[in-house]
Amino acid sequence: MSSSTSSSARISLSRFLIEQQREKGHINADLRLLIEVVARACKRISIAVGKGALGGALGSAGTENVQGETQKKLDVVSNELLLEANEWGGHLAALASEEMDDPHPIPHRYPKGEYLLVFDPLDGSSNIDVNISVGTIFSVLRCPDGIKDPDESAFLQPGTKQVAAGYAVYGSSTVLVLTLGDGVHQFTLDREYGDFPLTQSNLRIPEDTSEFAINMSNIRHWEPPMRRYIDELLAGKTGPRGRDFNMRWVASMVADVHRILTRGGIFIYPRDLKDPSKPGKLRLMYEANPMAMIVEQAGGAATTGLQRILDVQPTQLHQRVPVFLGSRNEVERVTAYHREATA
Ligand code: FBP
Repeated sequence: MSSSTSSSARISLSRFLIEQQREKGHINADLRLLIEVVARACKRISIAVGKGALGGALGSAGTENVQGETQKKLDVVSNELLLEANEWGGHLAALASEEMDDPHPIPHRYPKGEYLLVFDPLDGSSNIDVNISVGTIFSVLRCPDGIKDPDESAFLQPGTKQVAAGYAVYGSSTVLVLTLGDGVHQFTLDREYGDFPLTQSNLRIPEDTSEFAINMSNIRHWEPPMRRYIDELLAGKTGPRGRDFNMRWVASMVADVHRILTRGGIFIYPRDLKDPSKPGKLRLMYEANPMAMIVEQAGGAATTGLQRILDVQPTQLHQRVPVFLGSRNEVERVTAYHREATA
């Protein structure tokens, strides 16, 4: 069971990371500093998002990203804040983002480090202008040995190779959730002190749940195993599941996943036949992989419907995958339905 931390034992993110480095030894100084820099950038993004209309950064930027999506001004601002904060610190060999076609090299005037950072600077774009929670998602990989100028191929490592993953949710409070491969921990931004004290350690996702999250408006485009699973949930106690299920959909992955980390649930963005050329909507490298690492570290499961997300061998930086994640028993059930259908 996760444990909340009392005010007397206030442990800042910096102290938590130093203790992880000193006592557990599975992170080094460079990774510690990298996480601190990402957290500082999230703090600045939280301030920009929190300003709303007062910050003059609502609305469209009038540009498109590599996915062909219209970029919001805050997408661009958040991307810049993460680039500026991370390119000079000396712990990165390169960065990659949802908002940039290609990896961003470290300028020659700065030293390079051993890590690669890939991120979704502002997840939940459709909610930015309507004051619903949005967030930042990030994943940290090692730069392959001997690679001086990493290109896209350096990033194409399966999710099992991640050394850290996290997300920030910019909601009523700003929360940073982090895993270094040894459990999942939650930090809450203290706007007065400007730091992220630890507020929950070792988060656990209940194995069972009665709550599901999916965009139901796509139902006519779903494949049969997906229809079967959702029809059974909707049938509730009158159907084969013999109990009722409730639905939630914020349309910000960070917010839907944070609810699941907090009280359980299953989050699904399946492949659908709306555009058969697309294997899904969500991106493997900076949405599915970091969330899958966090969910698994909290005792949940994460699949593409057919295989464990963390085992997927990436082929492109911006590739999409179907996503099923959350409470273990529900993810295993819907995955079994998909495997049966393809057997
Ligand atoms: P971006 O906003 O970063 O492009 O992320 C995609 C996303 O907004 C997810 O956060 C969310 O889960 C999903 O798309 C919502 O999709 P839909 O608009 O179909 O409900």
